Amino acid sequence: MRMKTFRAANSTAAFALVKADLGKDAVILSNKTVTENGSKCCEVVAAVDSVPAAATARTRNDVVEDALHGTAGWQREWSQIKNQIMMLMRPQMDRETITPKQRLALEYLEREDVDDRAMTRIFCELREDADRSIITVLESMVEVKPFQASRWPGVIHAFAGPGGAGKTSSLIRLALREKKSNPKARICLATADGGRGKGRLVLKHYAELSCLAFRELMTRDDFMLLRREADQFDMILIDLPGLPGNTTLEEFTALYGLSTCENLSIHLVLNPYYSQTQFDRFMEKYKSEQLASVIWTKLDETCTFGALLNMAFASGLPISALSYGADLKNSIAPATKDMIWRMLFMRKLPGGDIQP
Ligand SMILES: Nc1nc2c(ncn2[C@@H]2O[C@H](COP(=O)(O)OP(=O)(O)OP(=O)(O)O)[C@@H](O)[C@H]2O)c(=O)[nH]1
Ligand SMILES: [Mg+2]
Repeated sequence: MRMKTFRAANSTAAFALVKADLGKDAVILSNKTVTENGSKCCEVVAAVDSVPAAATARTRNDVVEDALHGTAGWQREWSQIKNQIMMLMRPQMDRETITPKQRLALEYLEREDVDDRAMTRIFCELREDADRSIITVLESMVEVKPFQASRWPGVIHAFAGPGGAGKTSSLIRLALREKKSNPKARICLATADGGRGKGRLVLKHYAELSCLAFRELMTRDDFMLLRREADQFDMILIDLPGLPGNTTLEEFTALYGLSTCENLSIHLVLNPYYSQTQFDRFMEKYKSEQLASVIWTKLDETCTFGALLNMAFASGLPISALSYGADLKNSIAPATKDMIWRMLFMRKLPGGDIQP
């Protein structure tokens, strides 16, 4: 076994060094905060088996594991198979077998970029019952769980998602909203985005302005400390960084010790205008038992809203909040189904504006 120590500004940066030097099979043995030249940094000790993997005896399970885990080729192939199935299904989806009203609704959803997978399910349900309205079908496909402290029993919430998706701003706006509706709420803002400077400073600024607690999480130690003081807060909101390269959310949460935290919900922040291929990648990158909802942002910059439906159907995750403007005031709302239907069928944003 080869063991090595790495130091960097935070755990994410240290983990990137581990991966670059020891490869993806490296195991993290420890991850702690140390002081170097008077300032705090992260020290990770990692190890890797010194015998090359190919030289060790491989069982059938190893081979299957390899095939199932993270091989881009396998995912691409599966995606192609799904598309082929959809193409085979298309001729079966004879629109003459549903009522004109149902057909109109389907055509509308198609224009909103609802994908073939979701369309097939909707079509099959409508064909079963000529009296079935489109809304009752969608009701069964889309869950909402509004982002309000009272609706989420767990105290700790982390915001994950691609770079620039709106994680930091959604977190701040939801914290301010919560504080406004319940001025006595004890709210803590925490950042694990230390390496990126700007988000961290913005968060600190709003925490100070609004008299909210603020914590920085550079390593697993910092998160353990925060967990120990969790009962002092009604809500702890953690800003996670956009994950670099092929680092997955599960790797990240394991690194920071978040994966063992039972009262943690992770919210995936997304914009509806990513491509289908990107959504498929995000589903892989951010899959986690702790993933609890999707927050949709930049709805005011969006032309079609089908992605909300596609993602709800593909992931089964509820939608918790809808963000529809860059301003801090009146630009985010805890999600309701009514808001989603209005966006889908009337292009009406939660704030009331109509999208062209
Ligand atoms: N128009 C519009 N802009 C938004 C919305 N939400 C966030 N933004 C803007 O998007 C930009 C990026 O937002 P951030 O909150 O910094 O995004 P982030 O995901 O934290 O970004 P990183 O930390 O760099 O990964 C900022 O300029 C925000 O003002 C929204 O709903 N509508
Ligand atoms: Mg940020």
